[in-house]
Amino acid sequence: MLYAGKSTDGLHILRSAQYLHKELPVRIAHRVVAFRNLPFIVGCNPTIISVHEMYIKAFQMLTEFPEIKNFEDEARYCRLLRKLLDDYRDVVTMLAEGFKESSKHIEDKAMIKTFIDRTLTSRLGIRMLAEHHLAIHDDKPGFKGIICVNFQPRKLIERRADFARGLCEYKYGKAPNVKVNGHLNATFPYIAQPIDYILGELLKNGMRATVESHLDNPNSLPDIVVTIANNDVDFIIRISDRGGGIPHEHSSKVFEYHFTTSGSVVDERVDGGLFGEVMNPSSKGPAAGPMHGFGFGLPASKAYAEYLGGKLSIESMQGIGTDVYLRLSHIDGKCESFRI
Ligand code: ADP
Ligand code: K
Ligand code: MG
Repeated sequence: MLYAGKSTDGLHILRSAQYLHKELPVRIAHRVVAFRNLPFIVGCNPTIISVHEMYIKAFQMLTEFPEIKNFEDEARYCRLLRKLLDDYRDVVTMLAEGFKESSKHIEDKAMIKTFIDRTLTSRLGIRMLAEHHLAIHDDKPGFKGIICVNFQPRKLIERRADFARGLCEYKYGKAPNVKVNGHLNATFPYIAQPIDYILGELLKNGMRATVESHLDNPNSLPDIVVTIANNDVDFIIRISDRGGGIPHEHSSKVFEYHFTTSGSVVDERVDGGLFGEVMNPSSKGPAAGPMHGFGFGLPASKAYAEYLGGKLSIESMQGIGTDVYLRLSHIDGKCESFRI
């Protein structure tokens, strides 16, 4: 994607569309097969049925689209891609809801985890390919499609931190500050979207833990410290909080889908009262996405990191706080990278 040559006659755009025209139905067909192979009791859940049907519909729309021969066809294809990207925005929430109750009846938890991991990462890949194609039209300076040529982790971290603080303040009335240190000037080509998602989830978790472990002194919340380390092979982002850590009895469960301690805190200051909670805990935050509660943040982030050839790991210091390490390899072609 980074080196795909750009031709002045725009033929690279046509070739890219022709590639997607072949590739996307194959990927979606694999997902449809996986939905069909789900255990009966899960496959019968109305929300799962809806998502299954959405995949079949997408498959039909993409396969019925005639061969792309000229720029007119290509423009119509782009409209279809844009529509699909919009219409399928809520699939993750729907999967989370659909599996929540239905998968309780399934003994084979690993099978459900594999299904959700693959569905989420396949979706990420499809969306990146589609967005990349739409973006090569724009020819934005500093970008090759969705690849930001001069990606600066610091800037993304700061933007995500502001956003997460907004959500946290909305929920609790208070939010810890975020300090960034390490290789502040690190700049390299990368795709921002998946890191953006992962950072958002990790920062929300750290903020929640910080606030909920400092209910007695909400005015002196310890900072969340984010450290960037960059080298020739990879880059690492560490998010450290002083939110009390993950209790031993939870440490093996936090990467399970649907495992959450949200709603289990009995202290009434968490869901109303002292911190001036202004919203129903189950309703959405100001801009997008709830602060927590689906139990999808950590497992989805780990699946995305691994899909990108990286790693997500946690070191918790019970009684003090938690360090989360996100490690990703560079895509500048010097070392082995990932395939979308
Ligand atoms: P959710 O945030 O919806 O609960 P996650 O998968 O993001 O789901 O996290 C699962 C659980 O792991 C949380 O409910 C919380 O109990 C625990 N956890 C995650 N991050 C931290 C952290 N930084 N400090 C303490 N506990 C954490
Ligand atoms: K979880
Ligand atoms: Mg979370």
